[in-house]
Amino acid sequence: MAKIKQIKAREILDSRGNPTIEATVILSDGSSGVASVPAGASVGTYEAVELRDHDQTRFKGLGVLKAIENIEKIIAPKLLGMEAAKQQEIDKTIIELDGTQNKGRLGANATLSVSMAVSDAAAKSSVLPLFLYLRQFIHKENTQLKIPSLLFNLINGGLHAGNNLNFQEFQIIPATSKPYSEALQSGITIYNSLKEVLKQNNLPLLVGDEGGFGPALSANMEAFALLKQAVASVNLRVGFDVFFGLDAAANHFYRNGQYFIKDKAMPFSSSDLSLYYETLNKEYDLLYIEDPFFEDDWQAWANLITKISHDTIVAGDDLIATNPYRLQMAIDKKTITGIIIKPNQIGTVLEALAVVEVARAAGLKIIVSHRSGETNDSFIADFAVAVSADYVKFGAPVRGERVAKYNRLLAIENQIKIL
Ligand code: 2PG
Ligand code: MG
Repeated sequence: MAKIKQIKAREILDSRGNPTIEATVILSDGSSGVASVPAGASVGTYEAVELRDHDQTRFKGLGVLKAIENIEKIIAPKLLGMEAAKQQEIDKTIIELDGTQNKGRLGANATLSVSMAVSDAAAKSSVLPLFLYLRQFIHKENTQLKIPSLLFNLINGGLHAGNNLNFQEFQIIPATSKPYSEALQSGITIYNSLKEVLKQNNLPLLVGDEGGFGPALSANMEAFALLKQAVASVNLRVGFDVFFGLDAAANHFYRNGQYFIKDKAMPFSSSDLSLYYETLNKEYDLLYIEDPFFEDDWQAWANLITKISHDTIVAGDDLIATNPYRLQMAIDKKTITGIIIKPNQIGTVLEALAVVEVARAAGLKIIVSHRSGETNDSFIADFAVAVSADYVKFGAPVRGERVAKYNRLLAIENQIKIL
C-alpha cells in the first residue's frame, strides 16, 4: 500500500486569469497525483469558504498564498505517511484539521485540492482510471456505469457575461437516448448554427466565461427564440432530438423580496416570477431549470415544484451548495427534483460523494457541474461518471478548459466500452 511521501502546492491561473491552487501528491511507490480547484463567479452564501489573501497588491486580493501555506504547514504534516488509498481517513483528517462547518479555517480551495490530488495519486498507484477508482466509494445498487447526459450552456448571461442578460445560462440538452459522442456533436452543430443565427441578426459573436455567446438582448426570453432558430436551422427537433434548459441563478437579480429582470419594467414578486417560468415552459418546453429563485425563498421553490416538476427538473445549486444540511432542508420542504453537485462548494471529495448518495436515495436527479472559473483539470468528468450522474454541466463545447472535460468523457466512453 503506497503511503503519502510529499505534498506540494502552487499558485496557478484559472480561465479568468485569477489565481487558484494546484496540489501535487507524491506516494512512496513513485506514483503522483495532481489536481487544481475551480472557482465560481456566482457564489451562493452557503458554499464553503474559498480562502483568498485579500492582499490588494497582488491579483486584486485574489491570491491564494495563505491557502497554500495552510496546505504546506497544516495539512501536509498530518497526511505524510498515511495510506493514499484510505480516502475516508484522509478526508476525515482534513475535515478535523479545519474544524469548522464551512472550511473557514483552511479554505475549501486548500482542502479540496489535496483531497483530489490524493485520489488521483491513489488511482495511479492502483493502476485504475480515476473514474473507476472513485466509483469504489459509492453504493452501486441501481446505478449504471455510463456517460451522463449533457447540458450545454450556449448563451451566457448574468455575472458570466457582464450582466447582458439577467439569467445566467441558456442551455440545450441533446436527447438522453443519444450516445455521448453523438450528443457532443449535436452540441457543436447547434453552437455553430447559433453563431450563424447571431450573425444574421447583426448580433455580436463575443463569448462569456463559459464559452457560450453573450449577446445583449432586450429580454431574457429572446435568448430562447435564438436557440430555437439555431436548432431548427440544422433540422433538429425541439422536444425530440434536443431540449431546452435554464440556470436563472436568481440570487443575482433578487433584491428585498423582488426579482428584477429586463423582460418587464416592474419588478416581479415570487409568484409573478413563477408565472413567468410557467409561460416560458409552455412556450419552450423546458426540461431543466436551475436556481429559479433566491437561495432562501423556500416557499417560491415549493410552489413552482407543484406547477412544473411533472416534466421539468427543478435543480438547486445556490439553494443547496452541495451541503448536506441544506439538502436535507430541501428534501423536507420538497423544493427540488434535481441537485447540482460541485465538490468545491463543500471542500473534500468524499463529502461531495456523500451528498450525491443522499440526493439519489431521495430520488433527485444528479447534475455534476464545473465552475465558471476553470483550469484544464478534468477531475470533474471522472467524478461525474464515478457517481453515475444523470447530467453534467461543463459549459459550451468550446474553449480549452471546457473541452478538457468533454474530451476526457470521450476517453472514458472508450474505456467503458472495453470493460
Ligand atoms: C453555476 C456555475 C457554473 P459559477 O451557477 O451553475 O455554471 O457558475 O461557477 O460562477 O457559480
Ligand atoms: Mg448554477
